Amino acid sequence: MSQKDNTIYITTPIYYVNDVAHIGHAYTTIIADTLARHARLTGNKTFFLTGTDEHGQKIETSAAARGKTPKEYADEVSGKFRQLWDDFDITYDKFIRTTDEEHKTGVQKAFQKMFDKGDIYKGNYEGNYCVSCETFYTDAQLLDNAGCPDCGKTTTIVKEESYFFALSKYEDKLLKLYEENPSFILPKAKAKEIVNFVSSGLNDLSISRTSFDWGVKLPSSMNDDKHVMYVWLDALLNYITALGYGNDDKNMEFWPANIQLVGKDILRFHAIFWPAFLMSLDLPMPKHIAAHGWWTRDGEKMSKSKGNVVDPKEIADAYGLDAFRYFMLREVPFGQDGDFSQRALMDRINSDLGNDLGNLLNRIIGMSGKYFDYKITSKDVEKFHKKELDEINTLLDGSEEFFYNLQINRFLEEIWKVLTIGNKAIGDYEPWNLMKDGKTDEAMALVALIVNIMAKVSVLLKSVMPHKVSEIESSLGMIVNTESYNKLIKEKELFSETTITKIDALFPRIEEELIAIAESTSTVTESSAPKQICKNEEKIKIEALEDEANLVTIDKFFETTLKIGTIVEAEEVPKSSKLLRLQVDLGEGRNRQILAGIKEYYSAESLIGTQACVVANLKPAKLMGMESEGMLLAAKDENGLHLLRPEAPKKSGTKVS
Ligand code: ME8
Repeated sequence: MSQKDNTIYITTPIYYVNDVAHIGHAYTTIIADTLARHARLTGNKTFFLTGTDEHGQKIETSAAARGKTPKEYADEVSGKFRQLWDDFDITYDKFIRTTDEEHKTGVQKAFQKMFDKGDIYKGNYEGNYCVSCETFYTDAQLLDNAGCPDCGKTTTIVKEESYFFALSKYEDKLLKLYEENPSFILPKAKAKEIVNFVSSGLNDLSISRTSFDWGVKLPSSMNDDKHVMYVWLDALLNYITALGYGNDDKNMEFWPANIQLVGKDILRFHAIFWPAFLMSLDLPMPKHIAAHGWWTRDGEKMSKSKGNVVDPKEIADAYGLDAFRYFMLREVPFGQDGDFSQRALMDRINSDLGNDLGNLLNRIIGMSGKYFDYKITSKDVEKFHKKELDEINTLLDGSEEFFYNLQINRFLEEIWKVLTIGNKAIGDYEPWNLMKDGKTDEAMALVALIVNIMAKVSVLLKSVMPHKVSEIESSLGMIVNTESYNKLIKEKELFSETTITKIDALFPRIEEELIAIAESTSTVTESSAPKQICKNEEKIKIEALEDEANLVTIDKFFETTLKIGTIVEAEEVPKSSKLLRLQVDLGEGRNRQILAGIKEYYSAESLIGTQACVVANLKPAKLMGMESEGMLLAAKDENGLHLLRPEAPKKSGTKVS
């Protein structure tokens, strides 16, 4: 993909409706959305497709297990995917469902065309099938004679009449495709596996099933009602039926696709079957099939059946959608696996987003307000800051190359280098001293340099963090669109003049204690949701500022009830590196459950029978799905953490004052 292409077509895989969306799905969709937004920004006519994959044995079985018809079940889950993407402001141009009538007609037309071409024949299939992966395997591919090599589940033997696609016919053509188009498969390193697989010989592919019903029927001309199409044939064709293939061809101008994003688990289907189907249909090849890695938890692929999924909505609600987008795109190089951790996310928020980006905007607001009543002109920037401008323009120029090669993490790194130049320039030129020395023009040039840096960076960050950049735009008095992209990035122009507007902090800091709590929880919970906590924290900070000496009245202090509690039971919380689950007697006739992040400092056993000072009127909170009804007081320094305890035993529930 490049800014020179006129039409850009970007696709995600269509997601199976047997599962709820997790961050793996969100990852693919967010990358695609970022590419699509950037393609539009740079002036390309763009089509971005996503959707749901609704047929096949897996869905039929999942629906039956819930007492629903496959269609009812598909409607429900497909609706949830779509809702999630809408909540995430994903700018898809079409959300396709494989149960859409036009899709089914298009698939039947394609089947007919392949049949007429002589690429489809009828035979009998006998072999191993994994329902979970909807994939056929040869005996040699199985693990321990029965296990699916991809997901490990037990495969079943399928023995039935079947139509076959003559995949073997396309072996040489596929090898030629890979050879002549070294970036057909991205990252290029992944192409090797595919080339090896194809070179070792391709079997013809069974493309219909008779043992269940939930799929697209064969074209009526085949007069063979008992077959439904193999779900991967049906699913892969969505990329062209979505453009009107086999119907009105309305959007076929977008074919071939520029980038088809897939997870590495489904690269084989997209890099072998899909181009072979397209060759059979006499259609051109997509420019890139780009395979990203997996998001894992503790090194294992996230999946519902493993029970280790992270809900993208919870994360986005807790930390902010744009911070989540930034994190996903920045944290892991495209193609590699990444282990999801809230700590890493919060570090990115505090460091990259809060310190480097948010703080630079704050400094713009502060300096422009204090020195220039918020009115900024760029007239002397060239005169005083030619060197910085050249550096910035070179970095920004080069950054887009990374973007188009899907090295989005590197693209972001280049942008951050530009922010560093801005932050450093303030320290180097000390505008406060320039003002003191009466060098107002120089101070203005410096502030305007920073404003221009922020403006240029915003243009390139718009596709990554569209909502936060909108806030920056309103602060800088600019609009990011194709025109400003051309001026500020392509033509390397500067802003002439603008008026800065004060806005709230873009990324409020998440405090260390919250990071520790979240780190000890396996999934985000209400109590570890920093957005809410941050708001409270901000409130506390503002109240503290209003009270100049930062003092509290005695009444205010005693709004907190402190009591002596006796720890009656203690046990480790499984899967948490920090938490102990305690039952604490506060003299109330029942014990309270308190989750304390002290596992690194105390063994559960050593606590039983001891006392500690407890905050007794803390609003209950959930940690790792368990309620915590209080908090133990502790002090931590370089010698470790110690609980605060009474000097001599006290009755459980004794008030601390
Ligand atoms: O395979 N990390 O659908 P699907 C990163 N319907 N990405 C992940 C992931 C993880 N842990 N888990 C899933 C299908 N994904 C077929 C596709 S296309 C014609 C048919 C992402 O619901 C990744 O993109 O199992 C993966 O390829 C896609 O979700 C598969 O989703």
